[in-house]
Amino acid sequence: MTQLHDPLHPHSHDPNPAPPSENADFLLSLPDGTVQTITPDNLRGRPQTTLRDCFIVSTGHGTSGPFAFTGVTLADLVGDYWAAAWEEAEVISADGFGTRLSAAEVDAVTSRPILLACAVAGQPLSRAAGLVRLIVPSETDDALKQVKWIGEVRILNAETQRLAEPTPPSAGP
Ligand SMILES: Nc1nc2c(c(=O)[nH]1)N[C@H]1C(S)=C(S)[C@@H](COP(=O)(O)O)O[C@H]1N2
Ligand SMILES: [Mo]
Repeated sequence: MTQLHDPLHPHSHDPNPAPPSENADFLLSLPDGTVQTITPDNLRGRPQTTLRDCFIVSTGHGTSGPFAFTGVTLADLVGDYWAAAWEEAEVISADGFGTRLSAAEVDAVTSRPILLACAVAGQPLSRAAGLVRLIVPSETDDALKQVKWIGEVRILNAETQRLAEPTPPSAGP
């Protein structure tokens, strides 16, 4: 089962309490192959959004919250670097955990947008608490989209998406 090692399919995942590194910088990769390094300070210098009443629903460990997370919307960050159409964002941590989001859900006009959080309850988020942490308010079941310690945000358009797809197994002998 190769899926066990695919960070984008972290099924039956035991939440990891330990950051993969101390450094909270992450990479933003764009469909044209260019890569930006984004630091927490860079995010804190951008317009901030606060989402109240966020919950982390931990499989087998109950629910924590409510939290008020503050950060930059993923839509704003991507929009500052990539003006053309795109299809998907892969948000991946170096501990092998991640999720895939469609451009439609990232760009949806909503009072509860998807956030890259750098603060909670008005205080800087600690590295142990997930800095920089993805908050997907629409997900309220098992926290599989609430990616802690973002290491890379990979933006795919129709062309790069096709290139990223695994080669389908060839038919028959
Ligand atoms: N990078 C990373 N993010 C992650 C996880 C993980 O193991 N690694 N576990 C997820 C799961 S299954 C849960 S329940 C929550 C737990 O968040 P908490 O440690 O802040 O309670 O983080 C989510 N985000
Ligand atoms: Mo979980």
